Amino acid sequence: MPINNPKRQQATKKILPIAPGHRACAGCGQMIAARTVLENLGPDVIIANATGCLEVTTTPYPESAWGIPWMHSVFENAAAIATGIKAALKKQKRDKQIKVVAQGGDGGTFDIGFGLISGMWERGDDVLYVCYDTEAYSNTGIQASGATPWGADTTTTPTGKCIAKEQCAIDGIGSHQKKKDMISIALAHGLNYVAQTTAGFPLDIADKIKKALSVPGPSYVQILAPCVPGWKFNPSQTIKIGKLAAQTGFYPVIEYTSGRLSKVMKIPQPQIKVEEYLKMQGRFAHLFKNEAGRKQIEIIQAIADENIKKLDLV
Ligand SMILES: Cc1ncc(C[n+]2csc(CCOP(=O)(O)OP(=O)(O)O)c2C)c(N)n1
Ligand code: SF4
Ligand SMILES: [Mg+2]
Repeated sequence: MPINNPKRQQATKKILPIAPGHRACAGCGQMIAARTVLENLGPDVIIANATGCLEVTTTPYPESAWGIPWMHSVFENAAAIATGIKAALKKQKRDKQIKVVAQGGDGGTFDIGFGLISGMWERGDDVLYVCYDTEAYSNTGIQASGATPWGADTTTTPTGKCIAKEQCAIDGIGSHQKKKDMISIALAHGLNYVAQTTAGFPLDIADKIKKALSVPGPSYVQILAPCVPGWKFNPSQTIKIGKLAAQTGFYPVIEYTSGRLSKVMKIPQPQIKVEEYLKMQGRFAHLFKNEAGRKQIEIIQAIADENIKKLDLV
């Protein structure tokens, strides 16, 4: 029986934009973020959704958790579909009333869908793009993406085994790549509104979605979405981890309006070290085991410190 079935809607007297009963993991940060986004998009919206956990867990055929016009796309082309929807609405002279949103995971955004997102931004299409950043390809078993941070253990950046001593320093650290800076890439496209936040701050997500919708042309909102099996944490800790990501300066909550840094969420003082964030997650557990790992924590702290300085977070 469809989750958003008419009988249920009649009973609740309310069509939810995204209904409960989907198959996402308990404590999924992406679901917390998506629900907040949906609640703040308001009526008259059409969504194009790249495949990934958000799509797969909400649409097990023949069911759907979506109570609004929502379109499946393949992994890479949510942005192109959104452009098409907008063009069709324009032809019907309904593009001013109906908002178009494209959304996808970090894999669909930072990597495989990036070319089509870049094209949409280049054309200046009036579409809000929302990226739910789980820092990995969660739906297919936690492979590393361009959004995976330094030192994280994923199935394609495994911590490895220390076979020879000289290898331990490198094989034992997880990802050897720094996270791709999608915020700067979006800004380089001249977007009017670009923002980053985390699932730890639903009210901030609400604020950013409303602002993104209020500016003309394309806008981009990226939301860190803690993933329970991918990051290996207790499902009760999603919000705390989402908050710590920002409060340590590692994943700052920021927004840019017309290319300028217009708002930052200041971090608490005394400064919370990244260790507090890392130690809650099994994907970083290997960094606490030996000296080589400790050195990686210093590298991660340096990334946070650089953010704090550059973005004036204190
Ligand atoms: C062209 C293509 N390659 C691979 C896949 C398989 N696939 C489906 S979802 C997914 C991972 C999605 O990762 P992300 O975009 O980060 O979303 P998440 O699941 O983490 O929310 C992959 C690799 C696909 N559907 N299409
Ligand atoms: S694997 Fe991660 S992103 Fe996917 S539903 Fe579970 S918690 Fe959410
Ligand atoms: Mg992901």
